[in-house]
Amino acid sequence: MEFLDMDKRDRIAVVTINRPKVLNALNPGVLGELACCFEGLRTDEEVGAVIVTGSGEKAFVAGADIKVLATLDVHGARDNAEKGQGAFRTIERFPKPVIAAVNGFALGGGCELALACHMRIASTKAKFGLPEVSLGLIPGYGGTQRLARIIGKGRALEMILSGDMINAERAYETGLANQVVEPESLLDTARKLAATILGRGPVAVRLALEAVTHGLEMNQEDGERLEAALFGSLAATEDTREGLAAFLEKRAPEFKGR
Ligand code: CO8
Repeated sequence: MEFLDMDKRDRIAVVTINRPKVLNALNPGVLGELACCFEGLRTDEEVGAVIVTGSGEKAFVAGADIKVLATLDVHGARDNAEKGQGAFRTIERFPKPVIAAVNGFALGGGCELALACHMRIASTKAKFGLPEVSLGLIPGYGGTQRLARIIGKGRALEMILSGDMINAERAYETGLANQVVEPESLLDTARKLAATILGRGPVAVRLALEAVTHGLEMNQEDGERLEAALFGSLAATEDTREGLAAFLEKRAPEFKGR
């Protein structure tokens, strides 16, 4: 891969977007590699969780590559938006937890990438924003849809229509960031969260992720129907029997992932 670095350890893959000279801006190559990389990680049995971050001191991802955007005509712009949306949908629907470790600017497409991840840990240096309107654009990689679902319509519209950035503390207050930590402990904090999740029942984690992610795309009644179906299917798993037996026998469970 030309634009991404990957480090796999302790069942956690850390995917780093690596174009620091342009603050990790997303060109079509990065988007293609992200989609490819997540397709590979989906079936990688050695990986149970993914962390996405940006290289360098300054940025997570400062947006779509503005040099590329400046060359696009109507069809090109639409294709580019669909390509980014497709890559980010792959991340949102990924069957293993994906945590964004936001180490700096998460702007435009970079903020949209963080929104597509399941959880966001921000460093105190992080800045989030959807500045597209100041470029005469609108968010095009899912931001108009995901931000309101995560922080509510009024707050989302304030960010999208003003184009203003918010700092990490404000991101935490709005629910955009799950936690805010010092820059030096960002990756460790994301790893710890991933490790906690990896210690839980693997099938239960996968189905809980599916219930929340797919449930949000449905009305509540259909979402509850999905929840009941997934809950029911767990009753047939060894892990559920083991988890319940371990509690009753006052011992730690030994999950097998089946
Ligand atoms: N694209 C391309 N290059 C970028 C980008 C970007 N998004 N962001 C920064 N760079 C480059 C700069 O041009 C600069 O390059 P050079 O050294 O060659 O001049 C280098 O990165 C370093 O940046 P700065 O010197 O500007 O660093 P500062 O610390 O002064 O400022 C900022 C940092 C505030 C982050 C500033 O770089 C900035 O405002 N960047 C642009 C942020 C932005 O507007 N992002 C949104 C882009 S639009 C978008 O993401 C739309 C997504 C949906 C697309 C849908 C498809 C059509």
